[in-house]
Amino acid sequence: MHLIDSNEKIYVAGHRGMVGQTIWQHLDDAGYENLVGRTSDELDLRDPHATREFFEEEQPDVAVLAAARVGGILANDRYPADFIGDNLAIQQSVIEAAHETGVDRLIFLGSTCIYPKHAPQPMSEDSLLTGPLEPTNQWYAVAKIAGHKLCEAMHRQHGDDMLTLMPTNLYGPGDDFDLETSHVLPALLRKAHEAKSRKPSGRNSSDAPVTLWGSGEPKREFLYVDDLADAVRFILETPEEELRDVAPDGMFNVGVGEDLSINALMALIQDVVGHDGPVEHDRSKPDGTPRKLVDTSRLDTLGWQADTGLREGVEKTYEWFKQRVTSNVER
Ligand code: GFB
Repeated sequence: MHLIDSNEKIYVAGHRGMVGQTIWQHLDDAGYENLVGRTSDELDLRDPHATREFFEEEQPDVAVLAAARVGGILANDRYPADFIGDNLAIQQSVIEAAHETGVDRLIFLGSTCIYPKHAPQPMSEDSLLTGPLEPTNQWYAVAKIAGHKLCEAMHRQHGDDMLTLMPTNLYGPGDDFDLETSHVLPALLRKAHEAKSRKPSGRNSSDAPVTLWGSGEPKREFLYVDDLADAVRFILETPEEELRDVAPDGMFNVGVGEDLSINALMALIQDVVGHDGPVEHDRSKPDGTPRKLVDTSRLDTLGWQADTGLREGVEKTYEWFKQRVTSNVER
């Protein structure tokens, strides 16, 4: 059994990314005072020797592995070698170093794209490895499956307390808004915002069009990043026996329990941004997996649920984006 106390040293790997920085802030706000992190310039987690040295020097009690190469559907498709190679290397060195230096608990973050493309919905943890993956993100998915399996194997062979959280599509302040590499939600927020500010001349004209990729028919489930950070805190504060009772493989889906089509997301974003122009489709871009709603029964049983509604989360993310755009312009 392991229950965390507020003085324990927690290493947040990837604390400069959207997920890592939100986890850091959330743990800090919850009273965890002994947090450590390294930027990628300070420590290349793909390097097993440097990673091992860092663990030996800092001796963290807990590690949260939020460092990863991530991106939207196009980035996954364009850079397959980076997505599989970097993620396998990061996971291997961090999980191995945590094992070798006796970390009490490690939380590995995966993604729900690990499940088969046509898994029954909602997708339970038991559907892992029951069918072929979605081709656009198979490289990333194979790495994340391997990361989870390494944690499971470390538990099985050595008794290590290593757990995996599989969050559905994440979004929030700090997200990547680069249209080439981002996920759909920040991309559509930015496109709607920019289309609004390019309003064609003419008194009664509507805003400039927004182009979304693919058919807009695939459905996605969106989790506000603060909710994921809270799930991480919740897991850290729950004794291992309770967790293994509901998840013998140590894996937990994290989601909100409902999804919507990309077209419906577009309509919500237009409403939040105040964009009233037409929506066009670039059908040369891929749709990806048709649907990936996750079954959250395991966390439900333990008593954790996400509490940020999609509209509220989109509004907060848009506020952050506008402030960032303004401060970039002023600089
Ligand atoms: O969020 P997204 O890039 O990734 O795309 P996935 C979700 C859906 O939104 C796809 C459509 O059907 C896209 O075609 N879409 C529409 C857009 N307009 C846009 C746009 O302007 N930008 C983007 N990016 N999409 C990723 C995986 O899958 O999800 C990763 O590739 C990871 O490995 C991540 O699992 C959570 O949901 O399809």
